[in-house]
Amino acid sequence: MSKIDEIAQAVETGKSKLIEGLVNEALSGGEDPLKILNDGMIKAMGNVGEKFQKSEIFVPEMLVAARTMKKGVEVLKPKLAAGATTSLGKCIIGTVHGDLHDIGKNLVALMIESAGFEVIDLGVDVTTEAFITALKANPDTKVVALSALLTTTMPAMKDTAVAIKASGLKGFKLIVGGAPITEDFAKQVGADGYTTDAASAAVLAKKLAG
Ligand code: B1M
Repeated sequence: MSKIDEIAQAVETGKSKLIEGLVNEALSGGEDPLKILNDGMIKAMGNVGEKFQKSEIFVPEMLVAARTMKKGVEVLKPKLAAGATTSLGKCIIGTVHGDLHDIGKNLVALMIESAGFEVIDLGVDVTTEAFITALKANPDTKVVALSALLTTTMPAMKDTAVAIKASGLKGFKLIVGGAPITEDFAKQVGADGYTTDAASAAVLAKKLAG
């Protein structure tokens, strides 16, 4: 079994004690950090989701897999964020109200930070009011990024996006993303941009802020 397959298996089965060592071994064996992330960890989380959908596993197993992935990402972080500067301005990011998923949002934050933004991460389950308060406190914000992972929290994303646009606050672009979000939905909620993954979110943020 390749090191990347071992990493995927460790994430899928929630072997949080093994993950740090495995990721370090893969890195010292010359594996590309992005390949470890995409082909190892993100792919494994996809399998976890499928198993959950088929009721082969339940929330506790999903949670330990998520914890394992988070530990693995911590090891990768310095490699993924290499060369970060903070000259492009501020980006406020958060997972919308009602939604507790943060692994994807954290990756988007990491990539946006690596692209040169100062990231203000509001966390998960972020209310519309909290986004607007953060924007008022940081009037020099260049990008606001909303993440949602549940179809049931898409309406919260819409409410937040619409309220941000209607707030009268200016000078920033709004981007949205997350597994259930589509380009059509992004247009409907009035976002300035939408992407499917963390790397392209950083490219888009840079383009829109430029
Ligand atoms: Co939940 N969960 N979960 N979950 N969970 C999903 C999302 C689900 C698809 C699983 C499934 O059924 N197959 C399903 C949603 C179904 C739906 O709405 N259609 C689901 C469900 C149902 C639930 C609960 C309702 C389960 C329950 O309680 N019965 C519950 C909801 C809790 C809540 O939020 N209120 C729940 C809970 C949880 C845990 C807490 C156990 C845990 C989250 C832990 C955490 O995040 N700290 C969890 C997990 C781990 C998952 C899966 C398995 C993995 C998510 C993940 O981290 N993926 C997930 C299944 C799946 O995704 N296949 C699932 C890896 C991550 C890197 O990808 O987050 O998609 P992702 O991020 C990507 C892109 O989406 C994009 O870039 C990222 C990286 O490239 N992206 C953006 C994300 N945000 C972006 C923003 C952008 C641009 C791109 O611009 C701003």
